[in-house]
This record gives sequence, C-alpha cells and structure tokens, in this order.
Amino acid sequence: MLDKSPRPSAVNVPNDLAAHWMPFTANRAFKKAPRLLAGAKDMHYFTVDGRKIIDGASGMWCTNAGHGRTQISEAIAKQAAALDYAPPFQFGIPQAFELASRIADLAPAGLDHVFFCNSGSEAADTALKIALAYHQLAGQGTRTRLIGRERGYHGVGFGGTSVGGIVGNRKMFGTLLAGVDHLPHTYDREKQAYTKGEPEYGAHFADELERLVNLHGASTIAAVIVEPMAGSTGVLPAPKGYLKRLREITQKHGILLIFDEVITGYGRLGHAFAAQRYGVLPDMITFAKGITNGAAPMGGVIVRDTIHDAFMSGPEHVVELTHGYTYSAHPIACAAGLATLDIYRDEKLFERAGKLEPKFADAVMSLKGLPNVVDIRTVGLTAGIDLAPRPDLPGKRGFDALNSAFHDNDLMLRIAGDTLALTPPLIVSEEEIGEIIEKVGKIIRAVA
Ligand code: PXG
Repeated sequence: MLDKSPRPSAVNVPNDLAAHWMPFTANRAFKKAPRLLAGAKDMHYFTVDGRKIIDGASGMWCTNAGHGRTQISEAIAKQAAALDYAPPFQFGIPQAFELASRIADLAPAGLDHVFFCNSGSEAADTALKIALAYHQLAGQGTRTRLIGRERGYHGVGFGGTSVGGIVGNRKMFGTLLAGVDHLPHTYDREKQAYTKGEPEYGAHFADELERLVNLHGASTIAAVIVEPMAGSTGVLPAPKGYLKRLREITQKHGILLIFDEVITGYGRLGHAFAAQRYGVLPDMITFAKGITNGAAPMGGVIVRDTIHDAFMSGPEHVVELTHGYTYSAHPIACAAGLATLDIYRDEKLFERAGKLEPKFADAVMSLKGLPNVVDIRTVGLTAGIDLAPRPDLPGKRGFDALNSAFHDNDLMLRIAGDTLALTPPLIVSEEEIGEIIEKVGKIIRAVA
C-alpha cells in the first residue's frame, strides 16, 4: 500500500527528514541532530547554517584533489550540454577510450584494459565475475571458489558482501554466495601497535592461503581479493612482505589476485596505485572514488592483458563478456575523470602525498598517550586511531567523536566503530594537518 498520509507539499530542509532512508547511517540519531552540508571548497565543507568545517576525510575517501575544483565542474557542465547520455553497449564515446588509456598508463605495466562501472561495489563484483569467466574460458571451470579476508570491505553487492569480512555487513543477509572462504586479517595489536607505515610483523598471515589451498584444492579456487590497506575497518596497512607472499602463493597455484584499490587508488599511498608502492603485480585492480574526485559516480576494473585477451576469441559479432551497466563509462563521469586526472598530474598530487607522509605520520602519532587511545596506525595520507570502547557500548565513543567533531570542533572525520580514520585531501598543507590533529586531540579528550 502506498502511504497516502498528508505531507508538506515541499520538503524543506531541515524540517522533513523522514522520507530519505539514509545509507550506512544511524537514521534516528541523525535526524535528531542532523549533520547537513551545503557547500565545499578546497579543504573545507560548509554546513547549512554557514559553518566552515575542515575535511579530514576527503568526503568519504573520494576528493583527493580537494573540493569544488572548477576544472572538474566545468568539464561536467560542458559534457552534460554536449552529450548527456550515450548507450555504452555496442556504442561508445571518445572520452571513455581516452580515460581508459589514461588509467592504463597510470597502472602498472601489463594491466592495460579498463572495464567501467559506477561504484566500488560494482567494481568488486565485476572483478569477481571476470575471474570466474576467465577460468571457464581457460578450461578450468572448476575454479569457482572466491577468497576474501576478515575485516575486508568490498562494497555491498552480493559478491563483495560475500568476500567481505565484516560481520555486521554479512549477518543480516542470509547465506550470501556459496563457495567463499576468508584469509585471516593481518592485525595484531600486541605486535604492531603504533607502527608508522607497514608493520614488520605479519607477512606470515599470507601463508594461510596455503592452508585454504590444502583444504579446498587449488583447482577449485578462482581468485583472492584483498585491499592493499584495509580502509573501512580502521586503516590496516599490509605487513611488510605480505602482499608479495600472497602474489607468490596465488601464482604458484594458478589463482588470480585482485587488489581492491577503491581507497588506495589515485594517490592515497603516494603512488597512482598501492600495487606500485609494494612492487606487486596483481591480475586485476578495482578502483572508484578518486577517479572522479568524487564529483560523479564511477568505478572500474583494470585487467591484465592475458585475462582480457582470453576473452577476445570466437565469432567477432558475439559479445565477449556478458556484463555491464547502463551507466558504464557515463559521459559525465568520463569528463569528470579526465579533468581529475589532469589535476592529479599537473599538481603532482600523488608525489605530494608521498612527501607529506612522514610529517603526517609524526603529527598523528603525537596523539599517543591521550585518554583511551590504544593504537595509532598510519600509511600514506591515512591514519587510524583506535579508542577503547565505552564499557558495554561498542561504537559509542566513536560515534560521540563523530558528533563532537562535526558539531563542536568543525572537523569531518570517518569512524569505524571506535576507530577514528583520518584521510584528508592530498592538497592538505602542513598547517592544516596541524589544525586537524589539534582538533582530533580536543575531540579525544571530549569523549573521554
Ligand atoms: N571497496 C573498498 C575497498 C571500499 O573502501 C568499496 C569497495 C565500495 O565502494 P562503493 O562506491 O560501492 O561504496 C569501498 C567503499 C568508510 C567507508 O567510512 C568506506 C567506503 C564506503 C563507505 C564508508 O571507511 N568504501
């Protein structure tokens, strides 16, 4: 039944917040004390009541070049006026080919083909489907098993949820995909606490893949998907040597390796892709977020030549991969992506992130010793600060910190339970890093 109850004729912000069921949000708490945004420029958001908030989160790990970049908004406006929409199946636009080439140029050599979609979730599901289809084409159709990792996040599609390793995201949604297993996560506070960059301890967690191979048989395993740095579950950098070892084991057993770089892609760790920071060549890289600086929805998968080429056989009039989206390579997203890559190149933002990394790490580590701080991790221009949970109320201290930041300290940060995550735009200045850290210190004291 449609709800026919009387409603105000227009939705007046902030008087009627009922209709919008917000994603991944504590809706009732939000609607009692809304955090409403109206504008943004460079390092700042502006609230609906005119306050200026410094962005310590790049929105949601998206706006690597900072907000309100006119180069991007003008490219979007121009594109929308020239060509609003073009079907991506059986038709194309030049900008999509140009953007794919530019992304392939940025990616490690050998990863030369780009499949576009609209989000990180779609990118993860797309990569998993390509892996399954590839093995079928290669005459290894028994390889159907997918392996993720505890504390991994690969979006909210059924594929990404299945290989994901966050119990809260999984337990409400039934049995998910069959034939999925998980590696252990790589975090051990006792051995790794207060590490800047990749921890020394933990490469051996990759050896657990050998155990899964022994359990299931290599001939049943299609792919392993991991984030080079687990972002959503609180910033867990890969231990030294871990990703290399994962590559060796996957290679030995004919298993594809997918890096989910939705967060780490486009400069976050000081390189175009984390694969380059670690000198490890995966079979596929997923991306989203930073490709358009958050200004238009776009995601994609960068695919190794050998995998792509395996599909390019059979009669030429036949679709090679029966997968894609109405909005794959949308003109507006392509225009935003091209303008964004220009900015990253012209302002050398990936290098800038690398140069700022040690200063950022020192600044964040200065929070050690504040009340309830139990660990701090940093890598690239990202940090996770673990706060001890309030007794019997896991997540409450983190949630209080989010509110204290927004309402009382003019800062936007991300939370993952009781972990505060900082991931500022790569344009952040040293002074602004200091300002953010000072605010975080105040917030930590406020929620003690
Ligand atoms: N993979 C990774 C590694 C991600 O971080 C996704 C896939 C899904 O992307 P989409 O575009 O479908 O949302 C993500 C998303 C947080 C936070 O607070 C992080 C994400 C999303 C929401 C919140 O850390 N990452």
